[in-house]
Amino acid sequence: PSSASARIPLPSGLQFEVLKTEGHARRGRLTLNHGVVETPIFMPVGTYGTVKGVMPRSLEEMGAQIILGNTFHLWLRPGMDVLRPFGGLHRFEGWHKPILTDSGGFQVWSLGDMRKISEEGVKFASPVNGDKLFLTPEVSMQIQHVLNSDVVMQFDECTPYIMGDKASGRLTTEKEARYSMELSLRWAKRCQLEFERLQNPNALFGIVQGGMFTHLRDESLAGLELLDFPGLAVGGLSVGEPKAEMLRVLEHIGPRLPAHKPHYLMGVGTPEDLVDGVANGIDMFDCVMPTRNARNGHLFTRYGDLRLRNTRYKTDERPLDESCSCYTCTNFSRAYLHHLDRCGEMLGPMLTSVHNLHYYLDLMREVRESLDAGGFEAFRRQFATDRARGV
Ligand code: PRF
Ligand code: ZN
Repeated sequence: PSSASARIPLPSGLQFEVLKTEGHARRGRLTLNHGVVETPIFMPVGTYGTVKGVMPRSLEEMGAQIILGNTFHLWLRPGMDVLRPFGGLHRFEGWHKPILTDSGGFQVWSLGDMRKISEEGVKFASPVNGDKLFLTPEVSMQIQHVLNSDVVMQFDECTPYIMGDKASGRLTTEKEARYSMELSLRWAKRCQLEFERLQNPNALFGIVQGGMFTHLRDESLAGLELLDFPGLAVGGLSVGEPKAEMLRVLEHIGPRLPAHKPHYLMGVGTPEDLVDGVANGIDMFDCVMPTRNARNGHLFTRYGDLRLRNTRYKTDERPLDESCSCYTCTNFSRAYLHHLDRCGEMLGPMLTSVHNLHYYLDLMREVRESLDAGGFEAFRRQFATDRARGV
């Protein structure tokens, strides 16, 4: 095949092969218009067109295969007039492998009182300059078309765990969760129509909502299956619910997702959550946790979590994680990283972000290798033992 033939877009923007299964867990291969992604995979978050503090060449070096971008943020800044001439986000941000963009549904939802949701879409004041803005399923599809994202997410409404004023502590009712889930289904159809009208050559994923109600999750999934998206996501989890609640919903819906399509769990989670996700049929994950926590001195290691600000690390000459092969662990001590944090040096969060991302990416690589070898369950037990050992 010539390089020209490689540029012919894939039908429905992707190809997905399940290579191996163990229980509900799957080892897969996802081919997108900008390259191949081995699953299960973790996707680093690059909200504003950058994975904060990490150069794309470092991301490649640590084995990142696909990263995230955010419709909402990139729409506000730098805006579509800047991005359009670049032919999309890849050339603008210097990352030439696959990109998935979130639709703005969750980011607008996070604005809290600043927004007004209607059937048509979400009205809100720009947090950047106060401009009145209106984000609809159609606008979200238009923005993601300009971004040329390999995976486009539908515009949805993420059902909150606690309704209204957070201090109220009132859990979302079934009626509220149903309304929100049905609205997301109607928006899914509008997204699909607009995506097709634009002749977007990439892949559009639907998002299962329904809050903590498993029968609503089933209805959401049934509605999305009629639309036959090439991939499906589970939204509305890790929104403040107790861990046992998230696991209950995940154990219900994960195994019910269509077997031949990729499954993406949005905005989740801890290393333990990722392994639980894989065990319940999830193929793709994203979360700000490795990068955000790195900036706050919260490090993930094979042997548990490490709080870099603790004075016990002031003179500790060991690497963050003795089993880690990342640039940070190969070259620097806990004492040095503790020092950089103390002094507020910018190299500090850069090095800790590299380690945390490397840890998440390596964890998924180990998961894939265990699935290849038919040893995921054994891996899962060893993972839990190691994480409980302590750093
Ligand atoms: N919807 C969208 N993005 C998301 C979520 C969602 O429900 C979540 C929930 N954890 C994270 N990111 N569109
Ligand atoms: Zn490391």
